[in-house]
Amino acid sequence: MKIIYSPHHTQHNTKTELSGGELVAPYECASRMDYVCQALQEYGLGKTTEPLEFPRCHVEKIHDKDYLSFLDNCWQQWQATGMSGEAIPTIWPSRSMPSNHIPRNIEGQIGYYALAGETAIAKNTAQAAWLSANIALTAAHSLVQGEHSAFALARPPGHHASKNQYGGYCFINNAAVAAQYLLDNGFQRVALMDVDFHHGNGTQDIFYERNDVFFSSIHGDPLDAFPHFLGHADETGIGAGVGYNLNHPLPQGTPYAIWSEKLEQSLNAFRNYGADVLVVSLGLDTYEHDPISFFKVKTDEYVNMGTTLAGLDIPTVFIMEGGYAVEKLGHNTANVLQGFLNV
Ligand code: 5XA
Ligand code: ZN
Repeated sequence: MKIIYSPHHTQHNTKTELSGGELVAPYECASRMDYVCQALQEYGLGKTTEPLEFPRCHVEKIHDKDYLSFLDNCWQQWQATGMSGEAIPTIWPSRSMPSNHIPRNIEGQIGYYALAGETAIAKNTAQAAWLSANIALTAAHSLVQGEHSAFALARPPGHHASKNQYGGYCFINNAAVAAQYLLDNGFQRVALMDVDFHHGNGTQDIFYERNDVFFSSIHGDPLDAFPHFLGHADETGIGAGVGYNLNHPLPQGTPYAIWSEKLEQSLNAFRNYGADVLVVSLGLDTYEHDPISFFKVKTDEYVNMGTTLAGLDIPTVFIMEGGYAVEKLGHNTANVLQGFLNV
């Protein structure tokens, strides 16, 4: 399996996350990648390859230009106004202020483009987000070149980033960018399986009206879990996209035995759809001891997850998303890949 990685993800090195009413050290931290790299080596899963640099047009097919320009310039503008901390939102265009005017002021712009308040932007956050997208594109490109599987060990993650909003630690939707690249390069029907604990609201938003990407997600019920405002079972797509969005919200304490039934349902839907390529948003925060989630998947069970995904038997690209029990993150990730490869 091709594994694409760059040590330069450390450019995104924010110091603060708004969590539990405090500014804490971010759960989505650079050391996560060290644990994954170490486990990949221990498991003999292969050397990592540096990403290629792709033109920006691949990302511009997924995200609005004004949003990307905001992302590129946010930190500079924030600093120019004399702010001393990291850039975090403090006000939103809420239900009672539904204006479409984009503020000139950077605090207003941050509120306009942020969908959640925990995620800070600092120096080089944008550069790291673009690098992360290039990692996903390089992994997708290897499938176009004939590889059966690839792993984009990308950070920051992407699945909460919508066409024009960031949050939940995500800025550019790497899985969506990869899916679009696959469609632009010979594949016809993408199955996009999001196994992260959190609903992939951004990915759903991006493909909700389309029938060339079938999005499915298994996640904590949004009534109880982030992102709270999307991810219900009755969201099934609109227009041409009707029938190509399949959500499985699950309750607190869900064990792998129940979780995996939903995975089988999604894979069967992908089979009926005639998917010719699979993109997996690979979050490992379904783990029983993850600090911000509430499923009960055990380390050994991730092998089975990989084996089940391999059962679809189509070219597959894994894109790294969440997972915050950092010391176990490497083994949990490697177990999925090992299970996938050993079929
Ligand atoms: O998959 N998404 C995450 O792990 C981020 C959750 C952010 C919660 N504030
Ligand atoms: Zn997550």
